[in-house]
Amino acid sequence: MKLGLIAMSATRAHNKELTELGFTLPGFVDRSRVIASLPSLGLLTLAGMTPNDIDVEYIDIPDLTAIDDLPAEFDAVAISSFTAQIREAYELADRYRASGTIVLMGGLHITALPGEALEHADSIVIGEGEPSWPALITDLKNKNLQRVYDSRDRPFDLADSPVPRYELLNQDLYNRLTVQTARGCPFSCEFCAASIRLCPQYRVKPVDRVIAEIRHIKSQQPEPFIEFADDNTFVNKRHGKALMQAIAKENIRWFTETDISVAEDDELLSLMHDAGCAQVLIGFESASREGLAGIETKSDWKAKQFDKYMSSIDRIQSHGITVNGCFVLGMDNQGPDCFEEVRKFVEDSNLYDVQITIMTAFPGTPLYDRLLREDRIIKPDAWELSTLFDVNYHPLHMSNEYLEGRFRWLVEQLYSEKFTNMRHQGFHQRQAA
Ligand code: B12
Repeated sequence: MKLGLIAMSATRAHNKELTELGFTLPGFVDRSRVIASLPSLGLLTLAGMTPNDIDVEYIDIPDLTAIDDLPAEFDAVAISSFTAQIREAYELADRYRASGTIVLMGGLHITALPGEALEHADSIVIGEGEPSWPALITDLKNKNLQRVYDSRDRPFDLADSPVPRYELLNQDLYNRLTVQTARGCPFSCEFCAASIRLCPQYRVKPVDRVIAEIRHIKSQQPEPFIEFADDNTFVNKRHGKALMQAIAKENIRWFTETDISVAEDDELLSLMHDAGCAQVLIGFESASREGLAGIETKSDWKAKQFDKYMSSIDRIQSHGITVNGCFVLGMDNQGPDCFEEVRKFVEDSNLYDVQITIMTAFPGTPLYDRLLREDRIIKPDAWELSTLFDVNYHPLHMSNEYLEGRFRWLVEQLYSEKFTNMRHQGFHQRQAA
């Protein structure tokens, strides 16, 4: 039996002016170029759980319009899903089904909207892939596929993680590879559309499993740069330190997403530095305290961190680890000044990199449900606009045009050559001092 694993990677944005502008700005282009070629870790992971008697091939189709003939002859294809590419994924699924190939779908978007997905797939997995994959494969072989496999009541124990089959990739196409060391996040931000939507529990992968994955990558790429595909790596500081001590022996450079609490632990920061951490991405979300109110729905945790923002950036960067600060624009507690607030915050702080996005209501999030109730979603099923750079809702304290226009202004300010160089040089000068 031949199984095709089909990812539809690459980045997406519909706002034409913003896209054109982005491609001329150094600070923006650099990061886009780096991330655009990451493969689907979800599919590579499922490949690692697929029995050897199934012939597995990994294919990335970043742009469906660019291909006429579908790749290879497969008995079945497994297609992953993010919201922004779901129309293309459904088109691909329809084309495969029309040619007699069995279509399996799973991932974040399918989990949010299983009913919609069933119109295009023979079989879907809701939630994490691993708990359902062995049964699905058995049923596929026995020609007894169920329409729906639901993993949500069976959180996957990451101690049972298979090593993702990185060897299926054409290594020339990928300048970075991903490893997941943890899944979920203890916080519950209203807009979050990441892995807590697959399974709400926060779990860490045992250190030896992570190291096995890193070593497998090293067998494919001798000096890899790894992105940890975690939502929040260092929630459990004790585990984080053990992980760092083990990674330090692997001689790799890496990047991850975490929260600001790492700044409170100098020992952890030293270990991260020694283990090859190049950058941490942290969701600051807003450059004013008022703007943060209500974002984290359990205990308003994000709002409580605001006073520590500047000192935490300095503390982390003093260990030689750069901080990429993320800000969301157009949130309900942000006024028309939020754009200038972010510009000023970035200027006043020593942030090395910055990432700005427009508030996006992904399906399956509490934010989407609330905005829909409030009749503020402009086109309720325009999933292609779920890019983090397009406006598909009515902001509370500004018009849509104002949000779009000022966002473009902020992009121009933050990613100009001058400002980007200033931030980077400032970091290197402080390191040298
Ligand atoms: C790496 C990454 C990328 C990479 C690689 C994407 C890829 N091909 O997988 C790149 C850089 C290309 C990328 C691009 C984008 N990304 Co991105 N990305 C991530 C990141 C950091 C990690 C994802 C990951 O690897 N998770 C780990 C794997 C193991 O999980 P998984 O893919 O969900 O797979 C599991 C299940 O979903 C399931 N599963 C998945 N597929 C299938 C298929 C079948 C058949 C089955 C049975 C099961 C199954 O099984 C897997 C194991 O449990 C997350 C944020 C985060 N911290 O998680 C954002 C994230 C996924 N990205 C996001 C967004 C918005 C984008 C972009 C739209 C940005 C843009 N404007 O271009 C594009 C869209 C790309 C697209 N094709 O649609 C959002 C998606 C939200 C959503 N619900 O859609 C996230 C959550 C970040 C956020 N800000 O909220 N991204």
